[in-house]
Amino acid sequence: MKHRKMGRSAAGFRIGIVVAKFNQQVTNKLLNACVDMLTAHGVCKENMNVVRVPGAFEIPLVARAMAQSGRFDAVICLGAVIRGDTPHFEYISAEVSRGIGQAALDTDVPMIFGVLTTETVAQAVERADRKKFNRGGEAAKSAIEMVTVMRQVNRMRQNSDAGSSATLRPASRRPAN
Ligand code: INI
Repeated sequence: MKHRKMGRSAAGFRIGIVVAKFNQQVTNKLLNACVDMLTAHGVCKENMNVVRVPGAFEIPLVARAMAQSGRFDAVICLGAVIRGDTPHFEYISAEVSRGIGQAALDTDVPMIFGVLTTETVAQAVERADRKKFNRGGEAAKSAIEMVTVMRQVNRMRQNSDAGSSATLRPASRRPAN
């Protein structure tokens, strides 16, 4: 794949990637597009850590553990849950989306939902096609955006903490009324 120049906006970002092996003809394509997009934005290979899990159901636990390690600015979750004929679909897709969202709230580390949920294999293959709208590449862009957003929000948080402690002077130093 040829890279268009996208600058180095994400240089130094540390990104964890959890990818399901189930439906790996699809998830490998999501992963490749994701890694390419991160690279195009300046994330170096040493700052990307890929962990493979059996299926989408296992993603949230590992994503949360990676976030808790303190070693990642964001964790990207990649998988493909395909309805086919199985009622499994409902349970797995509901659980993986709930679990990933919960992991973000538990850890304050952005989690990116790059899990395809489709009716058919053909739909999943199409959404993992690099020449079209590839959800792996989109997940990478969302991760970069969320790292930037969370850095801004954390700075705002620190500034407001500093501001409130400045106004809380000890009673002895408060001007007399
Ligand atoms: N896992 C997937 O990632 N995608 C699927 O479509 C899927 N289906 O259809 O069953 C699937 N099942 C495996 C599941 O994620 C767990 O790995 C398994 O149940 C073991 O806990």
